[in-house]
Amino acid sequence: EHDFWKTQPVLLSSNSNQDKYDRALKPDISLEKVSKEFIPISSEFYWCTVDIHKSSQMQELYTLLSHNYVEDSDELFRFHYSPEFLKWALDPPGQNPDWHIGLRSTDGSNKLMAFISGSEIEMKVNSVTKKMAEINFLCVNKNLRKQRLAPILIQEVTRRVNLCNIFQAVYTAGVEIPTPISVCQYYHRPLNSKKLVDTGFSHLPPGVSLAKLVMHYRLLPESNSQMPGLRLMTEKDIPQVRKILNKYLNARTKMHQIFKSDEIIKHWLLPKKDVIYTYVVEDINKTGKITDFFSFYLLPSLILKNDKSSGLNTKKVNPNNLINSAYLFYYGFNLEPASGVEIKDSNISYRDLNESMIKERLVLLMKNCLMIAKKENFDVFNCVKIQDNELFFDDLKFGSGDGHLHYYFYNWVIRDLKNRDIGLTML
Ligand code: MYA
Ligand code: JJ1
Repeated sequence: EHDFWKTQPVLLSSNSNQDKYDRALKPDISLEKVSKEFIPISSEFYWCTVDIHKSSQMQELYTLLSHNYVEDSDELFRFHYSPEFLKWALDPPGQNPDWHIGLRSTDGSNKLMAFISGSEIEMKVNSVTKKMAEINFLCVNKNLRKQRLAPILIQEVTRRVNLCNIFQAVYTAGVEIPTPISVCQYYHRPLNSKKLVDTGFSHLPPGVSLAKLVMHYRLLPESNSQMPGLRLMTEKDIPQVRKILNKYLNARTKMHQIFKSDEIIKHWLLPKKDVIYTYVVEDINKTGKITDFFSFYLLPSLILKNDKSSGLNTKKVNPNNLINSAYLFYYGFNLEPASGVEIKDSNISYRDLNESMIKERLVLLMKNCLMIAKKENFDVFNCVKIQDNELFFDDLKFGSGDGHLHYYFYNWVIRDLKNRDIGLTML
């Protein structure tokens, strides 16, 4: 059992009571002691660095992931990251290009067979601030599964991260391995019920007609809940959005990224067509003052089984073969304007605010978010049960999905976190 993970600095079970938390399991290693050689690999493969700035190599990564990345438990859908999305996800400011790691075939084709990536992230976890690596996009070609390639990729990324004097990592997965700090359920809000039912993404409840279901989920844009001053985020909003986001995450969660610079906020939140959508609410009485923002990203899923499609076998991806899913990214708000009460102390903590005020504001904000996603032609709006998200699920007709997202640290022990204490969203 867990022949690989039992050799790694992670707890092997969640009931392994520790006498000390918020600490490393294994001490840092001095640079001289970190191996300068690639992790040994079978002669069928060789290590490479994938240059995501070369469109041919980006195309290879896109192809590997489109055919082999994460699927749901019934193998009906597969995540379909676009090259533009991958460029965004894999190239934040300061990105180390050596952390885009591939395995290629030595059979003469040089085909990209596996991948793993890391990027640096400044994390705050239970009042400790730490530089970590954020690990994502681990993928092995379907024909090479169960050959213990994943542990080799993980060890190689660990080595390259250690070379940069970093000894902790954060990652998420759909599967359970040793040992999650939190397990969070996915939630879904249908926007295009017909397509979701046609493709098996959702089901007609017994005795409910499609017409009835469409009615149930309709979102009337002319309803009186539209927030005045809602608009796309622009460059000049960056400093205010950064302040709102850092304050919100720090007050309401126990593990989150610290957005250190305006440059980082610009990268992660400034709108990019078909990748990241960020909206702000500008106070109509005070020009330029931002009170709220929300963001979501486009991550389509390829429909693998459908009479009307044949998945990727048609060589070209037909947009009809995709579910256009919006995934909630970051949001935040100041409560003063919505509550209608003057709050004199600008240092007021969100913890001091009445939970029902937060819920009221968040339901309104997310309702506007859903209306925009609908207008932008998304089929479904997804998120996981983290942060304050559960506060809007019932009012806005989100339902639980069959997937779970497990959160992990490498070489960092903490007490388990409640879902609402998680403040990190990975792509
Ligand atoms: S999560 C997304 C992962 N990708 C997919 O799910 C895509 C589809 N699946 C595949 O491509 C393959 O099935 C993968 C496994 C590549 C996942 N995270 O090679 P194997 C363990 C960690 O024979 P395969 C993401 O990207 C498994 O328990 N470990 O298996 C975050 C077993 O170990 P043990 C995993 O199926 C990734 C061993 O691998 C995962 O052919 C974070 C079997 O290896 C998983 N998702 O390939 C990585 N799945 O025997 C960790 C299986 O012990 C980063 N396994 O149970 C750690 C921090 C590193 C940096 C540290 C810096 C300081
Ligand atoms: O998308 C997911 N599930 C869908 C489709 C299920 C298809 C059959 N298995 C789902 N649909 C129900 C929607 C319904 C709408 C009306 C209200 C009630 C709900 O449940 C799931 C998430 O739920 N997705 C996955 O399983 C994909 C993998 C998730 C793990 C991803 C890990 C990536 C980590 C990389 O960092």
